[in-house]
Amino acid sequence: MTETRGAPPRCAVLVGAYGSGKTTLLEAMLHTAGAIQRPGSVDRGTALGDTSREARERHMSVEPNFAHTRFLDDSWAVIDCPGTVELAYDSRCALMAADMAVVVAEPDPAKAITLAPLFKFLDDNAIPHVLFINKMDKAGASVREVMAALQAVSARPLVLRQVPIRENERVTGYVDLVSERAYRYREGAPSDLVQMPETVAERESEAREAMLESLADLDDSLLSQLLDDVVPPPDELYSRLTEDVQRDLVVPVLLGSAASDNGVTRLWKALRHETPEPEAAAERLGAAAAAGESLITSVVKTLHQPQAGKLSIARIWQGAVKDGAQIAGQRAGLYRIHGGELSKLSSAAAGDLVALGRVEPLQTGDLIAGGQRVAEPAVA
Ligand SMILES: Nc1nc2c(ncn2[C@@H]2O[C@H](COP(=O)(O)OP(=O)(O)OP(=O)(O)O)[C@@H](O)[C@H]2O)c(=O)[nH]1
Ligand SMILES: [Mg+2]
Repeated sequence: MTETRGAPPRCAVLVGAYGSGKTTLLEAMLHTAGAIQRPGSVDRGTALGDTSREARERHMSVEPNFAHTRFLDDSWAVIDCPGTVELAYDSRCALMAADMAVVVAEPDPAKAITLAPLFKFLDDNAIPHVLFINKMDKAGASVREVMAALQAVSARPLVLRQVPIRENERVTGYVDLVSERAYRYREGAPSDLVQMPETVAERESEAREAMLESLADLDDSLLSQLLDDVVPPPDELYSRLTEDVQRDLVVPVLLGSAASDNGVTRLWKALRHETPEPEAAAERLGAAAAAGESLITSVVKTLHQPQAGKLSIARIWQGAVKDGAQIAGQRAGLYRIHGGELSKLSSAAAGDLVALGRVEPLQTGDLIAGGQRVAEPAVA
């Protein structure tokens, strides 16, 4: 995998309740990033993810989907997890190896409760996460009510970063609360910068106040600035937010519609700025910088494919791995898995998400250092 950023690829993991739109969001993210020309649809069976017969027949994800893309000059792996509670283990294993989780929620206060165990897992493990309130194209409920319901199940403060602009009961755009810029959504294309409508001004200043108060709760110097009526410039607010998100102290909330590609560029930009480098996840897994340059990797998921046989999807934390390397005493084939496609890799390095072929002893959750298994699965 070629790099121009000079930094390792990062990994975002899409999680959330069943049917909230994660696989559709993956499609929209790939489209927005320029990796695919037009977004496919889960309903028509043309999405990159959910390619197995079972997924197609049941119209749901039955395994995580893995994808790779660049956004601007960054490399990313994106893992789209199944939402059904029977497969929560898959989400947990993927989240442990994530640099950032994207929790995809429905704009329905009644469904917020289903996210309680997920928020608890993220906070117990200090995994940075953003919340993406999807399906805003059909949102009847007020964002305020959805936020209140979600906050009731999240121990961390949720910080709304955008307020919707509505026209004739439809959401047609948003105002970014840090930059205070207004945008109008376009179907399948980046939003246009527009004048802030007067109808949203009051809601905007109230939501901005709430955002600043949440940040000031974590930062005495910001609190005293606000008490003196000094509001820091956007750059300073962005960097405070980034620091708080990376430490899992706050959860930014973004709005959008995966099906219409709305709010997806904004999501990518949040990921680009706020996602920590892989060292943080490595540390969480006990895979941080061991002495020497030896390979450290962990297994996120185990797949069995008709042609390739057993595939151990693994994130590399240190060192490099070549096709044919000895892992757990066996010769590992090295691949990249992107949707239903498997392609051969000659080598991979720290940050990469790869598929190791036919390493029979490996299990999901294993940590491998210097070619040997050193730890059993961390997730129960
Ligand atoms: N109106 C609307 N529908 C959406 C949106 N995103 C997804 N959907 C629809 O919601 C349904 C579920 O979408 P998926 O992308 O499969 O949801 P998922 O979260 O991946 O589902 P699981 O993986 O099974 O948990 C499909 O019918 C999508 O077309 C959206 O932004 N707006
Ligand atoms: Mg899905």
